[in-house]
Amino acid sequence: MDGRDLVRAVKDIGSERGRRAWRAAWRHRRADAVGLRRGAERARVPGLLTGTEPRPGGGVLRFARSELLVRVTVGGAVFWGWDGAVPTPSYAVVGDGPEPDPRAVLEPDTGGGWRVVSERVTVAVSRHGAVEVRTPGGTVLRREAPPRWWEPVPAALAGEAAVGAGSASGGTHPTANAAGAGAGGLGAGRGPGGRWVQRSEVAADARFFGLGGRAAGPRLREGAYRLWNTDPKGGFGPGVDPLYLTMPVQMVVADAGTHLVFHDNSWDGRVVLREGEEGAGSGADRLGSSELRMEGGPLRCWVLVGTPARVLQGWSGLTGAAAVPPEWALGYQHARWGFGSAAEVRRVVEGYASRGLALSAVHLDIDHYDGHRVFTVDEAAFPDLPGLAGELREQGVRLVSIVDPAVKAGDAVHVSGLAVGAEGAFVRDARGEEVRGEVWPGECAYPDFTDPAVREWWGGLYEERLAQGFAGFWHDMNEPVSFAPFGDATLPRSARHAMDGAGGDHREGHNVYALGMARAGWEGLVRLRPAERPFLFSRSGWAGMQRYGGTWSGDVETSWEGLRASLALVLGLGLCGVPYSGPDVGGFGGSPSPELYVRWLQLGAYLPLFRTHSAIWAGRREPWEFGPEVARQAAEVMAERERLRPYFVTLAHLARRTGAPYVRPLWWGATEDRRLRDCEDAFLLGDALLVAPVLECGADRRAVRLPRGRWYDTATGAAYEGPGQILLDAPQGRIPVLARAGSLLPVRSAGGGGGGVALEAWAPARGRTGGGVVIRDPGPGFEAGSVERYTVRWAGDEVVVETEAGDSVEGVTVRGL
Ligand code: MIG
Repeated sequence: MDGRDLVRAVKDIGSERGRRAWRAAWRHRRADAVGLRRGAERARVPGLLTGTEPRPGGGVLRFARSELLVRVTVGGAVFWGWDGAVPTPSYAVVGDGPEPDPRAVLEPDTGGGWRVVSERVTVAVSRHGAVEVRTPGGTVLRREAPPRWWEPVPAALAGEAAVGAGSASGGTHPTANAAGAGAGGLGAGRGPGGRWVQRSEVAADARFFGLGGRAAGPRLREGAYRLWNTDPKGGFGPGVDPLYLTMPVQMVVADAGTHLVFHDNSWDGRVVLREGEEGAGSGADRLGSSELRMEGGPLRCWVLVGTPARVLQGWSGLTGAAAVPPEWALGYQHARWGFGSAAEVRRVVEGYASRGLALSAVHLDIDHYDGHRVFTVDEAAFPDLPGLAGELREQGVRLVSIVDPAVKAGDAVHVSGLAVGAEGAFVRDARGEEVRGEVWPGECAYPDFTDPAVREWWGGLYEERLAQGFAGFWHDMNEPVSFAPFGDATLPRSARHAMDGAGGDHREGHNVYALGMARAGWEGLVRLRPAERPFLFSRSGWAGMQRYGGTWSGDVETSWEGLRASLALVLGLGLCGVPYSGPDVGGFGGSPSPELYVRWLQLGAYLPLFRTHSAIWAGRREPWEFGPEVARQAAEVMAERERLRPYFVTLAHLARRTGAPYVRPLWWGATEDRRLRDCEDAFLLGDALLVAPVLECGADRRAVRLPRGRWYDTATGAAYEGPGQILLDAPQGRIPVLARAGSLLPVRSAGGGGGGVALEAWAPARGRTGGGVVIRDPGPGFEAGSVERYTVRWAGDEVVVETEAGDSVEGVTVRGL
């Protein structure tokens, strides 16, 4: 609890809301006391291998007390599951998952173990149940020790085999499949009810990334990272964990190769990471390790091996292609909690227009609701919202609406939800009573987004938003949040969820709550407006959420540390397959200094979601509020973002097609350069640009580490040769951006010809060729857009740009000559 929280908590005790929040927190505690029995547990390990059985893509290995399914799939993704766990159903994996690779077979390995060899990866299983992932060359990328389970002891045996009963485990979850052997279907896919732990080792030089959005990343240092989507309350800086969007996805980069590992399990868990250390040639390397402890759910795992690009391509094949935001969502957007009135919205929009600053969208927060109730409008403050929307639309400005999941008890939306299915749309506790929580509108009920009928009902509610003229949607508070002066500020862990027919409780449903809400919104919008790609981004989420949209930082604190965390989040999420995100430029809760503000705007201009936003109690975020110098500097970087809009469009489509995020770490194409793995203050924007934002107060120059190859300073045209480190001037008005020699990118054309898109190329180094890909905006619908490929090469003393067919392209601006 920080100072402000404390003040708020004390204030709350005296308020009606405060009293309700206390009551809700007590009710949740009581519900869990009744709904989650603490039983005795006993520990189990697989024991020794007793037999094997071939299956497509691998086989089943039987151990004394468990069994393991290993399957290599077409495309190279490897699956393994213990205790009968199978790939689907899954909230992350699309369809039935990839087909088994018919060429991959289970065969004996040395030491009494078995292995499956495939083109890209070898999986080897020891007699004790350790699983190794090896490169085709035989180098070990990851070694998972045999897992250990703690299972609820059936009541009849409870006297005998119990080992400590300290933790809240077992309980209402049916332990359908305690020993697991061989059962199929739903229960098997979800595994038994107990806790488990698995410890893995990686190379001494390996670095960890991912686990969703982490403030302390993108390189995840030694420490514990919880898997439980959480509103950190009161804003966050780098020390705060977990945040809103967690997922059990790790990207591991080492000399021997890159791999992504995904434990497909939505339960509460904890990852403890420890980076390795090399023994300076003495042979005494300490390996890196990652220990995953889950409170329940299946032990099933996917591993993808290859270059970062390959790995993320595989990941997007497994969990779904990223939604392409509408073109306008790649422009600058302005949000504020507390516009307060339509007149204020008009004033702000006019402020941008009169200064010639491009503005793509304005986001209305909960203050435009009537009494903070979702799917309502405060008609006094916003008397003719469709009219306002139309008026803004004529100026090229869209309206985006916040959407909160919690529904005020007794409100019309609540009443309509009660008619869904046999039991109504809302989450109930173990006794069948609707779970109530305290949120902005007062006492609220929570739609169960793990129920298909509820998703359908909820999706239909967006019709009201569309009728009000909104063009995009901003999902908030969907961890989900229930204000609480003590305990976890979410639903009780015993609350029941449909889990798409499987039935379960909030321990399993919590982390996929926002994913279900995103799906509901997305599918509803597609039904309501089939010809338009929805624009949707969500504070919380889970693996696979890229199918429905993006995310944003949430309440990142207004500080230089917050600025740094903003970049960490975007990079880390991109490596988990969520390519579209960005921070609250300026930070959420405070009043940035002019310097901090302009540095944040400069960073934001090169991130996919470029949006200023702030709390109702925080300072302004309009660029002209910080004095004429900042206004000028802001105008410059905002104009550059506009110029790069077509490049962002290309990157959005590439993200959908290839899984590659727009924003990539410097090691993306150069994993062999170890120093790049530790470099957290710069990033690649697509293939062409290297962006080096200033993240330090008072700095007027900065060191930039370059990957191999030639790089041009886009401001001066000076060329630098990587790998290595350079020092660049970075006065307050300037964010260093370098272009890769030989790259080609689409930019907005000054004259408006060529669909508003012109090409810009950067001279390759002598004797080398380059090139680039362009995908133009195919319009607001779902067309894929066509891929134009260009080469950039020297022809005598000139640099020429050619299409794939070998036709030379005229009118390309060539720079770096
Ligand atoms: O409890 O809707 O992260 O962007 O302005 C705060 C009000 C609720 C949290 C979001 C923030 C938004 C705010 N919301």
